[in-house]
Amino acid sequence: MTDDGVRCMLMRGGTSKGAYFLAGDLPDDPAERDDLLLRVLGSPDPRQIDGIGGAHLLTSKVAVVSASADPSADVDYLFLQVAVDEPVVSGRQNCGNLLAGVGPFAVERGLVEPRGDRADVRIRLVNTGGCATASFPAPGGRVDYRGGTAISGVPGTAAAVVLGFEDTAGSATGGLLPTGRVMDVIDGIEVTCVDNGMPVVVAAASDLGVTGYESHQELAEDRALLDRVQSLRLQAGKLMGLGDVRAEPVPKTTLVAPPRDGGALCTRTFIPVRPHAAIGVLGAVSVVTAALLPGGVARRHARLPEGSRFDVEHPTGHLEVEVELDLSTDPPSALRAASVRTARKLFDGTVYPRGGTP
Ligand code: NQM
Repeated sequence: MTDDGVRCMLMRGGTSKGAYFLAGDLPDDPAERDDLLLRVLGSPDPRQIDGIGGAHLLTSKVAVVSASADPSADVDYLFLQVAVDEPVVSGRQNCGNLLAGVGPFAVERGLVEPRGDRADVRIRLVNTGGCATASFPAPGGRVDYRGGTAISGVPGTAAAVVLGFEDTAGSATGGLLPTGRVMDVIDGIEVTCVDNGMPVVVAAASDLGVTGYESHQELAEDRALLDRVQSLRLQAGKLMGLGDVRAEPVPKTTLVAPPRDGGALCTRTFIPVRPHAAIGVLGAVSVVTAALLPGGVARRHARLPEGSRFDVEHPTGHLEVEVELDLSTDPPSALRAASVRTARKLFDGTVYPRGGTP
């Protein structure tokens, strides 16, 4: 940190965008750090006009990265969700999209030196425990962001960042089935509360009076639906052991419907009540997990493929994830998960927080 600015890299990670910092460039004290991040992003303000946030939860994100003391990891990654119109910074969840930029950022900052033409970076997920591995091209030790991989929600193509996950079960709640049941009834609606990397309340779209094929903009205009989603997640938060989640970004809610574009399941996700234009990575892993559980709500609506690759339909395309569970244990256990994302360095420099310069 300089007198009036902070070293920062802005990156797109998957379908999100955020500010990436070395932990050593931020204050150690979490309250001071969060205050600084609010001023960097420009919150609270619905337009984040006086900061570098993009006025949306998916573009108001922060990754804090440092060398890991854990011998099984190269770097530690702390994800922070900076609220847009409230002065709130939350570390209650992971972000699998921003994660796609963490490996490249670690190489850019010299925390990891790739050997050969690819980098394989082992990343400890500080928010929730668990580990991820990111594999991407780095010929001659330099990250190459160019490539032929397209992901729904991002124009053009870029280099694939292959993400593998371990120990994702119970990320924020301590259990794959945080309520201890595969099915709960809230407000008369059957839900499956699941946490395989992201706590999610899964319900059938038809049970909430929608088809599940509406656009995210249409859903955003349905005030009555958003109120019902909020009511579901507030009660589910308590059942899942998360307490009062009114000001928290988790649990998310996903409404499911039968696939209609060749996928395994059609989804409409709320983060936490605003409709997502797509679906988060670990959100998708958790929803697929729900769909694999016999007796769960999502299972009835899914067309499950052979094998472990699942194509999740969402409002703007598809997200493919790999999920493996062991259904022979009680409760079922998560074996592994994976996804392919892309990432890009947008700028690298010094950011000047509001109120930080004369
Ligand atoms: O679930 C949105 C996103 C996310 C999180 C959210 C994510 C994940 O689309 O792993 O990536 O659920 O708030 O970036």
